[in-house]
Amino acid sequence: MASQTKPDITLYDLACTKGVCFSPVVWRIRLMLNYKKVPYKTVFLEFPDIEPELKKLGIHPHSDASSTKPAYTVPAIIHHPSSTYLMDSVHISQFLESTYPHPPVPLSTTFGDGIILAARSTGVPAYRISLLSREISILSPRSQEYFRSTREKDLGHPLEQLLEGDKEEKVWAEQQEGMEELGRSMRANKAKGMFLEGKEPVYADFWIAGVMQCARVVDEGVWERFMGFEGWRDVYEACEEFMTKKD
Ligand SMILES: N[C@@H](CCC(=O)N[C@@H](CS)C(=O)NCC(=O)O)C(=O)O
Repeated sequence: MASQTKPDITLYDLACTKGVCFSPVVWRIRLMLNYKKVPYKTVFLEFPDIEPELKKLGIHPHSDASSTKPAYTVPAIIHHPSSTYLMDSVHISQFLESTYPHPPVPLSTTFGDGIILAARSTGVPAYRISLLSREISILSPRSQEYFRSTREKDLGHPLEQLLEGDKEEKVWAEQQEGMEELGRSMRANKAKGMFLEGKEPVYADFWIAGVMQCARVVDEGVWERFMGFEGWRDVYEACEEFMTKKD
């Protein structure tokens, strides 16, 4: 009988009806695992099951949980060889980098951190408008109910209002110039390679690619908007080979 390699890691991910990873935050971690070729298996959790399942593992809640910030989130991991249980992409990325240093994924670089910061104000606002109300269509009925009630409480209005009238076109038009400029700045090291810092990826590449991959799974049209910008497209294409394991 062929011997089976036991995965080092169990990755807790967010379930959707497409059976693949779509959370941009989980994608950052998945990209690290795929890039570093760490053997892992995925457990997909429905939104309402995240808290009870992670609690059962003995994971501590986020210390900054509030009425709008969930106490338990994915990604979470179990690292079986060391019996380590972790939640939060920041802690998980640090753990992965120290446990699997080769190939390295620099978690913080001046340039990469600047790109993430800029993307939070240019790109992410349009992304939220386009995706928040569409995400519900790839959730199971139970998760839909959870998602609608938590997100609408947060927004203060029905999800559908996000896309009313010309709101979506307007936000994309407002972001157009900034997206182009940010995209161009992502290519500062293009003489050295396709990634932000050139030849090898840094965490910020996975951050950008994760955001775009989420758009691709939720709504290809939104992903195509991103792909229309130089820089965003290059980073995505450079990371694509590390996105083949999606579940
Ligand atoms: N700070 C967390 C945020 C992760 C996060 O927001 N995850 C979402 C899925 S994309 C989640 O699990 N939400 C649970 C909920 O809304 O109850 C991290 O970086 O890992």
